[in-house]
Amino acid sequence: MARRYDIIGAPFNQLGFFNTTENTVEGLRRMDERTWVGLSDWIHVRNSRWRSEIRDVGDVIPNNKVIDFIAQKRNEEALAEYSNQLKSKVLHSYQSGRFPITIGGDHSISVGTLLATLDFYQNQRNERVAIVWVDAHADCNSSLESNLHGKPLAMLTNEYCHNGWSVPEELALSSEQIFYIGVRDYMPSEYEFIQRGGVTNYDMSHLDTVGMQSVLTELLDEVDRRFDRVYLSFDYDVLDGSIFRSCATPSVGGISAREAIHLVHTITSSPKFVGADFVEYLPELDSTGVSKELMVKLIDAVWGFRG
Ligand SMILES: [Mn+2]
Repeated sequence: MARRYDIIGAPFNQLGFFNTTENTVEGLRRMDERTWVGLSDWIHVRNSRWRSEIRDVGDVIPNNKVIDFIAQKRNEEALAEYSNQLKSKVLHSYQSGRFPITIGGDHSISVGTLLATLDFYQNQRNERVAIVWVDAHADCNSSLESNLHGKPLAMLTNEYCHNGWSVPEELALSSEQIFYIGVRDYMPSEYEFIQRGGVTNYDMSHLDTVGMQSVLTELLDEVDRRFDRVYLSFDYDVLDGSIFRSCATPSVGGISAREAIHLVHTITSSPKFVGADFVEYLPELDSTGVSKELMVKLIDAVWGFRG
């Protein structure tokens, strides 16, 4: 049976390095004078011309509690509340037998998407879930320094334990479940966690040496051997920041547009694939629209197309 996909908007950009109340998902949906397509038009093309089954189920807008917590700088509580909101929506998608594709938002939204994934597969079904984390950064900073969008993996592995934050044991992630691709900037505590935890880390220098295809082949072999399911979290900043700068933290020397399309297509083609999120793209920093066109192509690659 053909896969049925849900697009879920998570326009929550309050815990990053560049905060905005603009609806960043709406910016991706809309066609405008700079771009030849928006995500909404493209979904229409895929559904009508190619009989794909993709529906946009709308946005998870931060509720008043989240907004109050943010105003009081109680960021962990704000994230806990927003993650609960987003988790319900993603869980609903899994329960309906659909594949949730969530569009951020900064990378803190992955706490919500992954809690849903770990609850549905790991907790309720006792299955092993691999997480492919595609990012310029390791996002497992366990210190109090800097912003929560750089800490989702520390928060989900219970390495980050400040201001009352913790994840129930049955929903927590362990270091062996994490597969990094494209990382090049670390905090010292992150480097230490990767070494200590035996995290699989296909960083940029590894990609330089063996190439993207061989990394993907090895990763999917590992997934086949050790896991029942695979989830993809794609941070826009993994792309080469000398070209793709529409995010808070562009980093020069990342992966190319072609490598990114191939990566997304390959990982999501796995029969073990369950869902994905795409985060950190900021339409308001995209003066040419080039990044929007690439984002639409990356999401299109999940549906099996490779333009
Ligand atoms: Mn990230």
